[in-house]
Amino acid sequence: MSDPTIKGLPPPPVKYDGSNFRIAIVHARWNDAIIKALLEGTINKLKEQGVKEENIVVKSVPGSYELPFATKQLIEAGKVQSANAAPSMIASSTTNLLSLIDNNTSSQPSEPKPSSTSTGPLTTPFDAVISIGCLIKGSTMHFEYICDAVTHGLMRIQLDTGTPVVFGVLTALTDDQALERAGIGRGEKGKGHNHGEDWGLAAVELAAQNKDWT
Ligand code: DLZ
Repeated sequence: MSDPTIKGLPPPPVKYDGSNFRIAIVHARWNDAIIKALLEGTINKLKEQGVKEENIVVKSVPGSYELPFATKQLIEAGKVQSANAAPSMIASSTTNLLSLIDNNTSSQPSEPKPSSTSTGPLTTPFDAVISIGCLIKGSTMHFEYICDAVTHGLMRIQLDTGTPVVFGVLTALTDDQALERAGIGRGEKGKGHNHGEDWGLAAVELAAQNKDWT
């Protein structure tokens, strides 16, 4: 039986159409099996909402601590190009970072690569970014510091850039908590619920609302 304390996102009040949206996903690689399941759930839900494969760009970074920087660079890369601005400090540093991310994504043979989702151009604005990571508490204060830094970093980025950022970071006290929240639980509580699905839904809803509001 699934754990009743693991809650998912109820359906939105209206069905949003994601067919014109461009969504970036940037994910950490720490806790690989959990990340893969979350990524799969996220992509499946995006597609279910009509987002086209070629409009889903997937990038990876080593750990969750890197998520805010990569998220910001992805957002800025799209905006710089769309404004047709002269190359700036941001643009050049973005290019460097993103080519690194590209390389390390392609060196991950086991990473899920839903056909064209990992290779789209970075130089078109994203309607939303989903930042995915999995932090699991150890015996030191490391977990608390990274959770705090990443949470505040991602919030600041969406407020500063005006691009919605979906907080796709599990902050689990145990391996089992993380597995259950990725829908691959192994304990008596069953498989749990894949929160990646909620993040895919949230990204399309936020992208649609942001278009209405701006
Ligand atoms: C170092 C570290 C540790 C101990 N645990 C995790 C974790 O549970 N989840 C995660 O995403 N990343 C972890 N990291 C890596 C840091 O996020 C980061 O990549 C490194 O400190 C390098 O900046």
